[in-house]
Amino acid sequence: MPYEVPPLPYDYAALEPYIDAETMKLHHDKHHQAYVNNLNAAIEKHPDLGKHTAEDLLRNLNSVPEDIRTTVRNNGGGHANHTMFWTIMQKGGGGEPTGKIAAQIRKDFGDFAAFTKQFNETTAKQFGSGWGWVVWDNGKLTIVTTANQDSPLSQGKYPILGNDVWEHAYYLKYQNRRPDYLTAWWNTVNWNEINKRFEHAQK
Ligand code: MN3
Repeated sequence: MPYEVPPLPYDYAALEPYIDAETMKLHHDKHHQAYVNNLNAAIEKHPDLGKHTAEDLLRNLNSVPEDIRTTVRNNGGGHANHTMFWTIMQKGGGGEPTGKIAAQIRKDFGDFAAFTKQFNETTAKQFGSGWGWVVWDNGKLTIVTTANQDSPLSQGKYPILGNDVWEHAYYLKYQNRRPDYLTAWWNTVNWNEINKRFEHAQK
């Protein structure tokens, strides 16, 4: 099988109390696995595509054969988005940003509080399932949302960080209180990893 769910880089309870262990277990072991299973099943029809990363498929969705394009968009997106998501969180994460991303946030948003406020407000308003993103777009950090599992990569934008606002990401602990989840989530972020993504985006 060309695509696999990467192991979580910490245990299920590592992000407590902000994200509960049960949510992490279902989210990683069931939801992410389902995207990978669906992606692998689609690629069986065009095995040559399996040599590409999910990110590359999403960057070039129009080159993906039409009979599997929607499946790749949804499930390749689900795979790439979640693979990023696990790595940009850590036990004992959060706090003020560090490194080069801290300077870029000050440049583009003024300060960290203004940045998180804009991210949380924008992402809270995403109707239905989707993601909130900070993307690198034309030399600037920009906050956007996408529906479903759509990746900013398909719009030529590199995702520096993203938060999952499908109900499966937060409903067990936060029920309908998406804004509370969004606020709490910043206590999990891994600024070292986000800085690595920022460096990669600039290449
Ligand atoms: Mn999810």
